[in-house]
Amino acid sequence: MTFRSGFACFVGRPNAGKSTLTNALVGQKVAITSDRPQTTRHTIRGILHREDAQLVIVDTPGLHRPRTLLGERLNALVKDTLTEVDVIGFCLPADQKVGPGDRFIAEQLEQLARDGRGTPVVAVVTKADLVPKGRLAEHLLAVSRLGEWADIVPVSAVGGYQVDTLADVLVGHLPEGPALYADGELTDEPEIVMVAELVREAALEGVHDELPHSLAVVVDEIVPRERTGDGPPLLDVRVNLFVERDSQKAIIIGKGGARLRDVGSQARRGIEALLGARVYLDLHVKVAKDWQRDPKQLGRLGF
Ligand SMILES: Nc1nc2c(ncn2[C@@H]2O[C@H](COP(=O)(O)OP(=O)(O)OP(=O)(O)O)[C@@H](O)[C@H]2O)c(=O)[nH]1
Ligand SMILES: [Mg+2]
Repeated sequence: MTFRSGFACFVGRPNAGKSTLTNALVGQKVAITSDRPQTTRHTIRGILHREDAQLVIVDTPGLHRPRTLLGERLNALVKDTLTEVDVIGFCLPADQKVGPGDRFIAEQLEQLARDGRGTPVVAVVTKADLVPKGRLAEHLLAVSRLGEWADIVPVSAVGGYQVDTLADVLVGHLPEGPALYADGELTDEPEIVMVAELVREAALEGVHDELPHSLAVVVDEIVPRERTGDGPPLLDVRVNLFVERDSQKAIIIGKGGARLRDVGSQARRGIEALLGARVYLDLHVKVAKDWQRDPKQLGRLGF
């Protein structure tokens, strides 16, 4: 049996379902997801282990016309990733017409092809569960007219529809080669980053307008508490949430701190599952004025 291994990356406009699909392929949550745009802010590798192949899926931030320095940096990151993979999965949500955002990405992919990289692009029509069959068919037709695709695959990450088929198609574009990651390794995401991401995911729920973009989360420290008795270990996890304005700080904290407490208890559940320990989660909200446009602050926040 030939064994294949290599890299696929998902690109697509914000909210196209890239991270949800990455998680579905890996079979475990490695990337946070939300219905707010620009949820993903760095590349995340998820690893799919099969008998015949190892597929490393690189989930990327949504590609869009940048409006801030952060946006520019995220786009640059995506473009670098595109040149480093064996196959590209261009995600287009079925419940939205092919629009300028998709054409912008199609142009970037064409540019890449013109630059002489023969990287195959698979058009992945995501969220197929959200539309009736007839509309899905129309959408597939519109997608086929948008560019030159090696394949077009409709999927639903939520319904599990065709996720295996997509894996087969992506694996088909990988070169022969040995496994790149150890058995059972599902992501290269450091735990400390996952912790920050779980807090950001919880904090994104229910916030609107500019706030999702203005929110950055950094873990300050994770300290084990002195153990007394046989109970599971207890960790003190201190996390800073940065927003850009005082008004946003008030929203995140909520009346009498109620919102922040909800965010904390939701995030804590995920963090405890991740770390396999009881967690005392300490959240602090701080203002880092206009950090999205400030090179120095962007650096400090890890961009
Ligand atoms: N019904 C349905 N919803 C989906 C599916 N895939 C993703 N979603 C939803 O679409 C929203 C966006 O999903 P994400 O996976 O975060 O999208 P993304 O492309 O990673 O977004 P960015 O990281 O912001 O670029 C979330 O609310 C998901 O629950 C799907 O197959 N079916
Ligand atoms: Mg994402």
